[in-house]
Amino acid sequence: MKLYTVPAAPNPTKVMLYIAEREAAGLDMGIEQVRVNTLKGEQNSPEHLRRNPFGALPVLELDDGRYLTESLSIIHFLDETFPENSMLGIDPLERSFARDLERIVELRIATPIARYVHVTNSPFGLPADPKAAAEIEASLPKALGYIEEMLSDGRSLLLGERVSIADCTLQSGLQFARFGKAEVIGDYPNIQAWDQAYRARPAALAVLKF
Ligand SMILES: N[C@@H](CCC(=O)N[C@@H](CS)C(=O)NCC(=O)O)C(=O)O
Repeated sequence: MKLYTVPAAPNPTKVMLYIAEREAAGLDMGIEQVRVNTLKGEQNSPEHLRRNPFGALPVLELDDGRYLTESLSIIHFLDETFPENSMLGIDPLERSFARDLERIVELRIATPIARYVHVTNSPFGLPADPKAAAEIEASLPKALGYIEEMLSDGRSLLLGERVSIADCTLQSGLQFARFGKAEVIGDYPNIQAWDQAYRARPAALAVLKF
């Protein structure tokens, strides 16, 4: 299999962290990672559009030549293909809570952060949008406060002591904030502590660039 990806971008990073966490736990999924340079616009090249007509990353090329084009579908596919020590968990409740928190983090934190960076300091040179930035600044505290409270019981990772896809997604969003010089967790000491601890993990050290 091949993962078409790019460093620092949130959705590709989410999948790269998932793969690196599974590798750090001893699993070799046999995935070759191929970089597509989004700063050069390679995601819109005819070659990449044949993989994903929406011109986005990540893309997983399966051994039969087909492509998966959504980060979460890629993670679910890999987790189901390699179920031993599954990161999602073994029973339906565990798996559902992992998915639930991942969606909260993605939809209420990581995606808004990505949008925030693009309207304040876009790596693609998109125009600034102060109104959109202000709306995101107003909406983020509710979700960050929820995570801050969740971490107040001293747990080391979002769902306890075992790494989950929610950790991968939150870190991919926070890395993009650092890349875009957006300060988002300054008022949240528990998230800051989680951030420091997560970034010291072997998987994070192998994947994160910022
Ligand atoms: N829902 C998709 C979103 C993919 C996506 O938006 N990827 C971004 C990087 S985080 C991208 O490729 N952007 C390049 C572009 O839109 O031109 C997923 O989760 O995989």
